Amino acid sequence: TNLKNLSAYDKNKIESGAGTVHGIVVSEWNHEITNALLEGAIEALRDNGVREEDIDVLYVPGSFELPLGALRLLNTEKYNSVICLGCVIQGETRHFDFICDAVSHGIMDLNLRTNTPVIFGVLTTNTLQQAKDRAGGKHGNKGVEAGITALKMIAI
Ligand code: DLZ
Repeated sequence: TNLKNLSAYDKNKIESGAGTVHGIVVSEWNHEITNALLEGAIEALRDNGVREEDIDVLYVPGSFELPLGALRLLNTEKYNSVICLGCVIQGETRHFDFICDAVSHGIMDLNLRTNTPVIFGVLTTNTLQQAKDRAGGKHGNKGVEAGITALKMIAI
């Protein structure tokens, strides 16, 4: 993503989200970043026809809890997609690797098991600055990309 804003998209090429219902699970860890991702995801959905009342937000303590939060929403059978938003920043220990592995596998498992798009909107960065650059900074907002991915997967 070096020096590219990958969050720019051509609205004409995105299926309308009118009539679709979305759950968004948000990690409270690094909340400054995850709230910016949330704003981006909601903006992308609203921009493409999703009604405000058709978007539900569920907060979980950390990224590790995203798959269980998503499963709770999926069990209601109310949602066309569930978007998971988190931000894991590399620390001094291997904790980062365990969380990233667990959350990515957990989310993939939910996709395949529930046959519903569950979107991986989790930043996994070395520094806080890299996260800021991808949450409304020079590399765009990965929350927007997560919202667009949800609409594309629903269309598929
Ligand atoms: C414990 C922890 C640490 C050190 N770092 C992060 C992080 O950078 N991003 C994140 O989303 N969560 C972090 N957590 C919390 C874990 O995801 C989880 O909430 C706890 O290990 C409890 O299960």
